Amino acid sequence: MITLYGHPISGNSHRVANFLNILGVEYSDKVVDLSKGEHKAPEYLAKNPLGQVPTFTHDDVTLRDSTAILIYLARTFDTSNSWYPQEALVQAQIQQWLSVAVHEIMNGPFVLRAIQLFGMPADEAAAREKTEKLFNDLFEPHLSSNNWLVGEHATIADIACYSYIARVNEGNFSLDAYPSIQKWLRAVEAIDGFKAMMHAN
Ligand SMILES: N[C@@H](CCC(=O)N[C@@H](CS)C(=O)NCC(=O)O)C(=O)O
Repeated sequence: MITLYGHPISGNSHRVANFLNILGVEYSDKVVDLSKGEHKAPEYLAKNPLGQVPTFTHDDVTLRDSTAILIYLARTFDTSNSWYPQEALVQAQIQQWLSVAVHEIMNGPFVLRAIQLFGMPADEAAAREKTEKLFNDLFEPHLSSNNWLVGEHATIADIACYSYIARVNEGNFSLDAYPSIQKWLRAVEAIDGFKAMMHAN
């Protein structure tokens, strides 16, 4: 039995929900109400001492961290072996993007959105600059000559990076200047089983 403890407007939770849907894996969805502090309650902290969403359980396995969960799901349920292929170089290339998902995307697009949605106390100009640098230096050039982040088909790198970039408009950041990023977002949305992330507004 699989349970995803998450929140509908959390991009970290969305990555996992989206991939579960794409893989066609049945799971039960438990909303952790962040506004009520449910993620800091002792029973939740027993599952995830960091007090964050998502947390994932599969029988007696408990995992935190969205990108770690994507690896587990790919290894456990992807019979095509295409979402996280076994070759060392491909795994390293995927890891480069998983790191971007939890660092640069969090420091840029995530922060811009959190400032607008939750009044997160952060430097908006700095987050905007980081987002522009990330898109100008990495995503747009890469995606102008590649359809996917790694190789010739979708991998967990695309799933990990998608959610916060797709909702960067909620951080008052326009993707108009980034046609290749937009084309890639549409390609991810066309994957069989794709689950959209709830709009915050
Ligand atoms: N590295 C973690 C980050 C998870 C994370 O930051 N989750 C946010 C919601 S999107 C959260 O739970 N924030 C509440 C808190 O940190 O107190 C992952 O990828 O799952």
